[in-house]
Amino acid sequence: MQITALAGGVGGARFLRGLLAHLRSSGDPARREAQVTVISNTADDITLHGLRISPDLDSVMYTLGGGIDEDRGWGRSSETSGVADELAAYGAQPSWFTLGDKDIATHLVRTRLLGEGATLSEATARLCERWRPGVRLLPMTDDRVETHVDLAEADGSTRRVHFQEWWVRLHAAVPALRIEPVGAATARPAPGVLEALREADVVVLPPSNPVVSIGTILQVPGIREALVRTSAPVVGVSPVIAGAPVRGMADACLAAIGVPTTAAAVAGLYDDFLDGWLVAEEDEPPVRSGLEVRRRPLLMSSPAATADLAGAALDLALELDRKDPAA
Ligand code: FO1
Repeated sequence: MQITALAGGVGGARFLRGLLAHLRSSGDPARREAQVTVISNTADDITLHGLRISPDLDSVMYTLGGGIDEDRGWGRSSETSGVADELAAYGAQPSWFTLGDKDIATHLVRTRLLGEGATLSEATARLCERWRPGVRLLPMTDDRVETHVDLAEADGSTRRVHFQEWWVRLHAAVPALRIEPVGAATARPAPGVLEALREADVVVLPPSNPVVSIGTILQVPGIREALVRTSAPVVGVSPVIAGAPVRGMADACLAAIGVPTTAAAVAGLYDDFLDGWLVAEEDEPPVRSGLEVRRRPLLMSSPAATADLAGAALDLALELDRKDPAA
């Protein structure tokens, strides 16, 4: 069984860890031997202190590879900040994005490889040789795409900042007038991405940010079309529980595109390709013919709960597949 997932950072990585746990402990050999391909958002990427940083790729790689800082969901476990302290002593800017000593090694290896002409896919494959995440981890594109955000200034002008500045320094507390993945329109899907969507038996959308993570992946030309056309059932998990994002600030992102923070509204963003949607019991299910909705607890409160959630998403996908083999 070929499972393909579109994922952002923290929430997506946690869900994928649960999916792998569910698969590897399944009594069904088709699930136990399933191969998982992850298509990751890369528009959160940023160059700081001369290093190219890919937060969503790293969150998936570290989380599935056993090296993640469990509380933060990003960066390395048991981290130290010797280099960051030295950078601060030099007044090296920006200081609002914390780079841990171990994490810096990842950015050094990636930056060197890219500088030697490797693609982001090649650099990611090289880093995964160490972490062995148990999935094929693909960037959505090897081209440069960066999410930039337009902010309203007090004097009525607008200022454009990198997504990370809005997200980390401003905590998305300043309303975003516009969120734009710069470069997406001319980006090409990375090698293997379209095939992974076309040849999947199941496509899963973890509870990642629907605007700046999954929404951005969908803006790479060809990817949304591949999701519409794939014969695989596409099942997603609502990132909204009881009308609020579980982690992160998806509500600030949804507000920026004029979409309410509801499970139904998020499903609407995937309307042209979504076949199944898992919704929390506290939320109203979207009503759309052809969309199969299941209501269940969605909180990834423990590894077991996360594995059960991933199993429920897979169950729904396979149920849909059986119902409509022509799909
Ligand atoms: N998030 C923060 O809130 N503060 C940080 O200082 C920070 C540093 C950081 C370093 C490496 C990395 O891979 C991620 C980091 N993040 C930090 C998280 C990052 O902003 C998010 O993981 C994604 O970009 C949003 O999904």
